[in-house]
Amino acid sequence: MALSGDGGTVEAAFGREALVRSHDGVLLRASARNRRVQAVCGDRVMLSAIQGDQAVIDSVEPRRSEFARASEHRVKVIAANLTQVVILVACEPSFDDELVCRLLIAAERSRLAALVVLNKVDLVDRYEEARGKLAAFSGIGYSCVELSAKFDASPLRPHLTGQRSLLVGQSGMGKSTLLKSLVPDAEVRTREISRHLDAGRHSTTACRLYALDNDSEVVDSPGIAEFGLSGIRVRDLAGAFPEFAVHAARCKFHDCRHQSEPACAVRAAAEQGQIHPRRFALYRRIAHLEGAT
Ligand SMILES: Nc1nc2c(ncn2[C@@H]2O[C@H](COP(=O)(O)OP(=O)(O)OP(=O)(O)O)[C@@H](O)[C@H]2O)c(=O)[nH]1
Ligand SMILES: [Mg+2]
Ligand SMILES: [Zn+2]
Repeated sequence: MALSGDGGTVEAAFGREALVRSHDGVLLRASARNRRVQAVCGDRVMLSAIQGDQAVIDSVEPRRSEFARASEHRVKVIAANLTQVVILVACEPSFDDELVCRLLIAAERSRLAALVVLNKVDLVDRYEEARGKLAAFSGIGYSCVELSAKFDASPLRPHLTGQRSLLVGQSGMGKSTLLKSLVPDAEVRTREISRHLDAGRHSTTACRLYALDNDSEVVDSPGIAEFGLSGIRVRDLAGAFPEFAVHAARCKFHDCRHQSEPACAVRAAAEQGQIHPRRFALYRRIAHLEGAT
């Protein structure tokens, strides 16, 4: 049994309540000591007052990484201490490529590895259309893995080794299905978590961390429809488009925003098709919508 002064890792957080796996492997139900203690999935925390399976979270250890969305009014940290973001899209229902782009930007900003998974490739009628939409992302160095989570998740397996990966994307893309096929006893463990935190709900309502093996973990997350990047500076936004760099070096102005500046080599590259026109359009659209300066 865990002793007072122990630490652990947050497997799921729900307001001030959390499920924490103590460093010696015991699953504890924990409550934040006060409102200043805000733990999210993936956080390492210090615990005290451990009694049975109950504990108090005293503090959150400094994070090595944060994956967060930001609206005008608040920043919401989705998960902490990740190493990789796995963006799930599917042949059906149709997906939003702007959301994919925003998630990739957030991953770049947090210096996390990122890859895209096209799920439900068994739905052959919708495959070509989905694949066409992804061409804007696969041509620039992001791995793009195709699979049917329902039948065989093995194509993704090698990409997860040694990583703590967040499965993220719109509702219905198949994140939980993928998780269940990667983690055989996930269903049992989900029930365990549900009993503690959000009993009776079926869809994914909070991030949940699962161990795949000794050095790989996967976090399932609730579906998202929007992902704000409020407060992003245009410099950082452009920097999150890795394919711009080689061209940006040749812009007339070193602080070029790649909008209406004269002799912008990034814009020229987009016009000539060296940068995918959809990526350039999304860059300008996101810069405009987020008011990036
Ligand atoms: N045909 C087919 N259907 C799939 C596949 N993977 C998932 N689905 C179906 O897609 C639907 C949504 O799957 P979920 O795994 O719940 O999706 P999710 O991304 O976790 O959704 P949220 O939790 O709402 O964010 C379910 O009906 C699955 O059975 C697949 O590979 N092929
Ligand atoms: Mg789900
Ligand atoms: Zn430029």
